Amino acid sequence: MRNSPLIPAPCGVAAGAGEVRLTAHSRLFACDGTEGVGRWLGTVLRDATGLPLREGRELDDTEGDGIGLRLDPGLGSEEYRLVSDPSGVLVEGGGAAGVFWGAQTLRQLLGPEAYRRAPIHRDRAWTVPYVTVEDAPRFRWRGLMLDVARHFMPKDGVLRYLDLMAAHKLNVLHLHLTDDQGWRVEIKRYPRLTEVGSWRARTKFGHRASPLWEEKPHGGHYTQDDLREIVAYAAERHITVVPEIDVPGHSQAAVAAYPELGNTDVVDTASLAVWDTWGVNKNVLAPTDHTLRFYEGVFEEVLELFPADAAPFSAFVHIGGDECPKDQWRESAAAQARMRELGLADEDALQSWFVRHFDNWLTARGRRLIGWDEILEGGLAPGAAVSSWRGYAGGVTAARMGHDVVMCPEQQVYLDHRQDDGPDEPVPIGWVRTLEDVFRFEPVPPELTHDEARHVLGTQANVWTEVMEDQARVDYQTFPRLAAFAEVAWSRLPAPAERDFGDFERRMTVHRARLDALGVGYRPPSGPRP
Ligand code: TNX
Repeated sequence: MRNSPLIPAPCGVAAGAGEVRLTAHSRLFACDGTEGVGRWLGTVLRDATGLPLREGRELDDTEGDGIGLRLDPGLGSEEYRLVSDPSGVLVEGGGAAGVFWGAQTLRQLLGPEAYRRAPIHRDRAWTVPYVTVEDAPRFRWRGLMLDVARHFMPKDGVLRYLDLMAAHKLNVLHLHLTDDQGWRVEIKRYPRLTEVGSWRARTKFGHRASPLWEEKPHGGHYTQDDLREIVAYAAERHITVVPEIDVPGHSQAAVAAYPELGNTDVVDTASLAVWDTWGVNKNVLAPTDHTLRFYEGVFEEVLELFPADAAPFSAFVHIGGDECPKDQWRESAAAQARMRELGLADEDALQSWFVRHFDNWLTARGRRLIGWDEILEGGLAPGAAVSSWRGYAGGVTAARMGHDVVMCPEQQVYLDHRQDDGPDEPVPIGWVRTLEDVFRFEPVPPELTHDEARHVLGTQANVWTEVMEDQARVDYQTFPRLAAFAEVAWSRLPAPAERDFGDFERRMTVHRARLDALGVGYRPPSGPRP
């Protein structure tokens, strides 16, 4: 165990004396309901070890050197028990998800080399120490948001991220698919969204300390087949992909593709291009019936790509709703006339009208709306959930109103913020959020009562990519802090001040070796990579 400390820390570990040794004769047997986990585990372990790990025919086929997977209806769906003893390794879970998280623990117990894609030493012994691990997650929603709009991440990068999430027992990938700077999802009935909206002529690449700071075109999008593949790949890993289509702000790429979506009486939308700088943009959607029908068409295709039954949180569709400047609505005679027609008192009510429209529309189709905490500003429909990003306040208000909440306060878990204040740190934005800061993040604020806190579905780390032009940059910002975040989301940690960061750091030295084996370009403790 000393050589394979677990991250995130499990609820209970009892170590024994001895070890199970995997050999060329070892078999892997997956009982009914765990076949998918068996296929996944067999593939990664065969790749890493070079052992054949033939499929067993029954559970006790393992003869003390094998691996068994089995459901135990007495456990919660994500709960698992892993026992390594003289009869072999047995991983049991309440559902296939629990078995899958247990299989992740098994991989950690085998050592960092178990994360490699190919074996390095012919004669390496593969052992699992005798141990009993009993474990279950603290939160149901353990999320990561990836902004693929500011900088596009090609499909293979997203699949790789899903594997990295699974290795950390995270289970929701929130994909920020649209923004002012790019539209990333193919919508068949509106081809210009990607033909025009997925490319911008210029973009700032590189970072302050780099000589690569330059301007070049940037773009890309996922085809519908790409997204189906991403959703299926995630589901095999017990991860839900929640798509975000941001309305009514953060929409310049859509307006550039279809100018009539914009406020045409106050801005020359015909000459608008996909935005090529960062910040909050005033080119928001016009409050017309045409806009509503257009986006209903978008959401119809999105619902097909992200079916409600793919994974546990698949009913959710994120509609953004953040940072919508009201300037154009104030200036536009058409928008003002629309507000009078709808009997809306002010522009905040108009924003809320957009949100409520899509809330009703999604609810009528058996889906649930989730949006950034600005959606609270004009009143919220009953089933809606909130991503609390401007601190805890939005989440607290929402929970008190009986809405479900995902806590992702920017002060704590925005991984675009730098990890150190050294002059060479690549990202010149945000506050300093060290590994220890993230480790001491507490998703449930003390002001919530026990009953209110039940509305906290969980927590999410957000990776905004304005200044992350490629996978290496995203890796650097995400890791190792995602490991600390995973511990916050999964483990039952004491209050922030009482958490043992020294212990976490010691476990991190081994975890970094796992990340090395996975080829993750994390920020080294000594500072930025050259
Ligand atoms: C705020 S969080 C935003 C993003 C930016 C981010 C940068 C949120 C809903 N909006 O558009 O990328 O800050 O940290």
